Amino acid sequence: MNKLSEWKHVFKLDPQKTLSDHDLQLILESGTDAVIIGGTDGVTFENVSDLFDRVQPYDVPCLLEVSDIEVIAPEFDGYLIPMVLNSREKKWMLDIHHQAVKEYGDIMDWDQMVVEGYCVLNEEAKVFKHAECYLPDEEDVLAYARMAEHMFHLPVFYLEYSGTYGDPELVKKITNELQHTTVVYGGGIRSSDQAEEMSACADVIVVGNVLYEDLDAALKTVSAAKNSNF
Ligand code: 1GP
Repeated sequence: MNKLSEWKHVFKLDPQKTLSDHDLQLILESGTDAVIIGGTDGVTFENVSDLFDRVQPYDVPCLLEVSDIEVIAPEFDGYLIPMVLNSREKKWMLDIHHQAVKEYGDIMDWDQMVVEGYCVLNEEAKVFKHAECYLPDEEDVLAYARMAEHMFHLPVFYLEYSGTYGDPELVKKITNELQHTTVVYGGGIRSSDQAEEMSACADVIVVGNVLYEDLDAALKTVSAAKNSNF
């Protein structure tokens, strides 16, 4: 399962946050290519399943970004598995995954999994602290990107600026470098101008927080991403 390479725009829904049925309908009928359900904390089996049940009736692919092996609900269209490349601790890249495969390897559906090489670039993001990251410089990021493609053959390299708008030049440089690995950008997109700019730099953009702060602005990012000339 990797349609990600064909997508331009994805909304990320936080299961801990509230959305009315009406707002959810607008999101799911916005023309976005997919939704990801995921968050760094407060993610429970109940809130993930509840949100999935509300998304499922719509004709939009729904992926779960797995942040806790205990919170894997069935029936998603795919499962995103982050490997945090710029973590200082091996467990965020390897050990948690190893434990999960040891426990559930017999029943895992490998075709449903998309492993993401994660590179977290905002020191203020919850995930930065949670996954014990260090802040890589440009050369480091380029090296991680090359490792993701050429050493690990990962389908996705995720430039994660969650909560702040990133550096379009860096994103573009990374995307130009990678031929097979899909570059996903997420972080701080709050307007159609930003969506258009980052869509011209990355393969796929992910829009999260603004959904809960300014839904109209969030919805406008869809056409901006689709119309950008990458
Ligand atoms: C978060 O990359 C996504 O994982 C999107 O970031 O919430 O800042 O839009 P924002």
